[in-house]
Amino acid sequence: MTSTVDHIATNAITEREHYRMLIGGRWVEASDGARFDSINPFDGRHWADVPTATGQDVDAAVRAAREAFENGPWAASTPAQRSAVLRKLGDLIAANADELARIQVLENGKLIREVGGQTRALSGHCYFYAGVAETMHGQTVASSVPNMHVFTVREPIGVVAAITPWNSPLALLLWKLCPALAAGNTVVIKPSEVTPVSTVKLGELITAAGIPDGVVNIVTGAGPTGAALAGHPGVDKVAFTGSTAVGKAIAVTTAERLARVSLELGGKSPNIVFPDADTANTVNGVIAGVFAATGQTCMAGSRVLVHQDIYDEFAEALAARVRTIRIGDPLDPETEMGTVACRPQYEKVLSYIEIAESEGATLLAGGRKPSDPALAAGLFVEPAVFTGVTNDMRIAQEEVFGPVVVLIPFADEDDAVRIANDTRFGLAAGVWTNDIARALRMVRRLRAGTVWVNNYRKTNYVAPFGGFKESGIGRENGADAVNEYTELKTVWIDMGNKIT
Ligand code: TXE
Repeated sequence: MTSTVDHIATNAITEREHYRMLIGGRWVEASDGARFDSINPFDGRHWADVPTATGQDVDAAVRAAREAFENGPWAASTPAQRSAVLRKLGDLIAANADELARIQVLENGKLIREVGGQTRALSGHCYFYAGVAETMHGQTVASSVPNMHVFTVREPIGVVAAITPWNSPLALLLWKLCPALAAGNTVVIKPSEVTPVSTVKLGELITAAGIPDGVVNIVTGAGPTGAALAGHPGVDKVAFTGSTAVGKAIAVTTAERLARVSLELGGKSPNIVFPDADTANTVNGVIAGVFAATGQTCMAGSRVLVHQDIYDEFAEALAARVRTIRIGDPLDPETEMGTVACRPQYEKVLSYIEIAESEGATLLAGGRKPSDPALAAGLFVEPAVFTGVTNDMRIAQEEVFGPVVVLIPFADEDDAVRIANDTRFGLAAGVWTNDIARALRMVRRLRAGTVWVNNYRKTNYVAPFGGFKESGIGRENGADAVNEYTELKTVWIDMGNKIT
């Protein structure tokens, strides 16, 4: 396997590692030689660096992807061949999952016990879309036009740009890469500037899996690199996960040339607790739903709506458990919450805690920097629980993307639905109740792409995921996601052999 590392450090924590990016099957520097650092949010070390792709590099990557799409082995590949390389990629991810997980922790401070399992599961994603590659099909159309045989075929769109965030860098990339490759597209990946190394390491596995040169390219850089890629006329589709603001900017850019787009954006998801739910179970579910990944997940259940009859009791039970959450080194399997991923995000979280307090919300637990001197270098915030919140406050309407939960009381089902849907987002929702009829009524009325009943934050490659309203466009995961990477072509064949 070609290594991207110039110098493999004997101790990754003390010596800096240098990586390159992948264009047309070659590991290259930026055209102007510029680089930027990956910073470990636990200890502040600048542990690795990668190239800052210029517009020229983005252009080279798109051209390589175009060439691979139109000529070469990928253009002529059969579904069975694409399936085989996806299976091989799955095997390689399984064999290297521990290392891929460790790198993600160094980049974003997520818990190894969380990222480890998530990364091992990614091979299943590859195997699933390997199967989808061989089962895609069009339809024979029951045409009433005389003498005509009409059918549809699904064809790849062309060059796909995959622009990804830092919270689950590899999972959210594979949600795009696997269906894109299964359908026969070529891809240019732009990982987040916070987490570029894990994607570059995945690039090594992609080349080792036998995916031909130019089919998958990786350009590393920040927002301007992403903007250059999304705006490149050679890109036929942009698949994006990130902020709603950038998602809207990409929607505008791609609309100018009517390029295809799928967007997985922010959320302010309601997690609704009815009085008949088991309190201990619900407290655990609510905590896992909002504080996993230090609250940095698009689907975080960050608005907890609690029935007024149990509001005080539930708030106390939640706060009591939250105060015991063990904050620390994300590589320690005993740790229950790691750091915020990067300094700008850390500042954003702290500013929202100030905003909530200035709006009159009550901080019931956490919300401060931990006093333990051993954690002083890390971007830590104690998990925060706010009560006394109304749904019109900024802390209830805007995505914090950090360990902050607000508790809002409701009177009855109608009130819960009204508050839950009173948001510009619509990514997910949770309902906690033992009344099955109530659960089904709530499922129907909640305006969200996913609703969990008596659980929260479950995802799997078989289950479509995406948002209503400003949480996005399109769905990822599930067999149908491959259709988001295809054009539908209709074919009319005249069986009469005579033009009249
Ligand atoms: O996101 P950005 P950031 C939300 C969350 C967070 C906020 C900011 O609320 O606090 O976004 O995080 C690339 N054209 N989510 O700044 O900027 C960028 O380089 C094209 C929710 O990290 O949206 C990165 O690769 N690309 C979310 C990717 O877009 C651009 C996950 C995402 O970065 C670009 C992450 C541009 N103009 C943050 N500007 C989720 N839905 O899970 C930046 N990028």
